[in-house]
Amino acid sequence: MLNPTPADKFSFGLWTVGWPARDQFGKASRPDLDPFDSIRKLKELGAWGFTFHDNDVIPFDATPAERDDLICTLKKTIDETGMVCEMVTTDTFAEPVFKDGAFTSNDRRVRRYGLRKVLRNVDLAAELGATTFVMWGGREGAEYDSSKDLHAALERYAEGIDTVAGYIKSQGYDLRIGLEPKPNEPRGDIFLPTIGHALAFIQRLDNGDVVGLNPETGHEQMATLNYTHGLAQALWSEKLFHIDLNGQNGPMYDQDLVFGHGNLISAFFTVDLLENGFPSKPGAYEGARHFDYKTSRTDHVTGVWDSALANMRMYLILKERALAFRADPEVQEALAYAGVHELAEPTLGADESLESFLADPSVYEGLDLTGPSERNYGYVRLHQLAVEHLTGAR
Ligand code: GLT
Ligand code: MN
Ligand code: MN
Ligand code: MN
Repeated sequence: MLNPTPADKFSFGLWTVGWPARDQFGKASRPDLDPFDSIRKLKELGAWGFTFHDNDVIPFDATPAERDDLICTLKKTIDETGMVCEMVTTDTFAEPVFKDGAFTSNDRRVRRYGLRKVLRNVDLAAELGATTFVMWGGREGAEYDSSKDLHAALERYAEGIDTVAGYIKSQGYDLRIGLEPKPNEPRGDIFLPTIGHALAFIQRLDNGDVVGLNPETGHEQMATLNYTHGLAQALWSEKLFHIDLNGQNGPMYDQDLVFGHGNLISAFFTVDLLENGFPSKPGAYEGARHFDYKTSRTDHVTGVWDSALANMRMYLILKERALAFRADPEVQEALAYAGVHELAEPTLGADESLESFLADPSVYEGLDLTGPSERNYGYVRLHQLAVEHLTGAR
């Protein structure tokens, strides 16, 4: 049960296990890994798929011939292992040319260059059969409010995303864009900082039908937001196109811990939502369970594979606990007592007009507030049941 298999649909970014642990204060503490070996190793561990940035596989300065060779090796590795390349993304943050962003750089040459880099990667994603194209605009932002015309920045961001989305549609690719919000780091303030900002932004696009979200656990938690609530709103908006699972201990730098190694209770409810759906709308999330974490700098290569496996085991453990939670008759009773199912009932009756609602004295003038005011919702008992399931006490 706790051994991952391809049916679990686990996938990993090649940059996650491949991170040599170079940080702002220190050199790499691990060797560079061969990305093709990483795909084989992830397969051995029970993963189903992988994802990558162009430059995780193809060096930024590769010649066209070198690029072709590497893509050929990648395709062979996919064929040999059966690993699914489910998502592709573009590095528009590492090179100095992108220091002020790609789509929102003040320098028009950079915006045009960045757009070309992204579009050639859209072709590659389609060629490899990926169905999601993630866009994390880590360098789209500012440190100084004086440095940006914020209206123009949003216009240019929308122009860029719309151009990519329009291109996907014109080529007939089976590909959707997943915007990945993050509040800060590496920029002081990143544009589209949260799920909510990104959802509102998508509404303004011409080609927003193929644009949705790729929310990351830690990124929302850095902004003190509830990741599960964010996923829920993205699902409700039919915009949850992809997910980046990892661990974070509240607002601080982006920790990218193993999933469940940060806020564990929150991780439990994330898995509960992904596996069980909403009480009023049951059903499991169908997309990849994708991990975007980093092996801690204190671990060496052995630790890379230990931590990759840990992500999958944490997910499976939490899945087991979340299923047991929902199946427990005492939990069902506590949910009913708490009124959880009551919330799914529309506030106005099906055949009730607004006129009759306004004229109904039992709703307002005649309502005895004692009952609702003194109601014991029993949320603490319900939550205790959840935590007992989570900790294996039940
Ligand atoms: C980078 C970032 C991640 C994004 C990746 C996709 S790159 O590692 O920190 O959160 O998902 O571009
Ligand atoms: Mn992160
Ligand atoms: Mn990250
Ligand atoms: Mn991410």
